[in-house]
Amino acid sequence: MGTEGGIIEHWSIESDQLMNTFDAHGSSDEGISYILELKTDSYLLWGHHQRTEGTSLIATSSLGCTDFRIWMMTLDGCNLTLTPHMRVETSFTPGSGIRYLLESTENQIVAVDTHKSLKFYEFIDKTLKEEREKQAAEEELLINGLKELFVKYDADQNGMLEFEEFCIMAQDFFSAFGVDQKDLKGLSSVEQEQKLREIFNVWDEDGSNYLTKAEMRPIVKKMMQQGFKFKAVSASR
Ligand SMILES: [Ca+2]
Repeated sequence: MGTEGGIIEHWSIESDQLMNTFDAHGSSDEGISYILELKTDSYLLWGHHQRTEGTSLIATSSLGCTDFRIWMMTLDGCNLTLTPHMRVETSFTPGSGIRYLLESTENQIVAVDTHKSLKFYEFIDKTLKEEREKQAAEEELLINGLKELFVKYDADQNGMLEFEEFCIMAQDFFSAFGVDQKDLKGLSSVEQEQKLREIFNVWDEDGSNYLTKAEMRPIVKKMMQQGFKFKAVSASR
């Protein structure tokens, strides 16, 4: 394969014959600067095509163009075809060109222009990205909720909620523990404590007699599901 004036040429070494030409970067008179065979298996780059024996993705750039192109290359015996697959217009200054391309990760191509600046082009699944952002936002709320509860109820500030501390918290959040306050009304204080002890033991998974932050996580989750709003607190414990 050779390049000249933006043309990709397919030569047969055996017969020293020009088999085919592809006008890869037709608008460029600077020639092709880089040809890169992509190793990626990512569907974001392959689209609905599949990597099969004899097919590969080839990225090309030209010193005269600020875009790079991805081609589907199939080689069947001596018969090579290049089909346009994707064209990525970069934000390099018009008038510059692309000198190198690099496949940095499965979904990322780095382009280097003639002024030696780097740009990273990431192929992203938007739905997946939004899902991850949503999860990150939920995690942040959860951490804030945990902080808020520990600031408020961890009276001795040892980073764990002992049973006594838990009882005070539980009274503020009965519904999160599946307890109807009315059910407790008829009970004696000993029976009430018994009831709270039962709930506490469910969450105190290792029986340490205190709840760690990890043990409190599902409780906070439950509270959030029930609509309890936590606000960000500045304490960094
Ligand atoms: Ca404590």
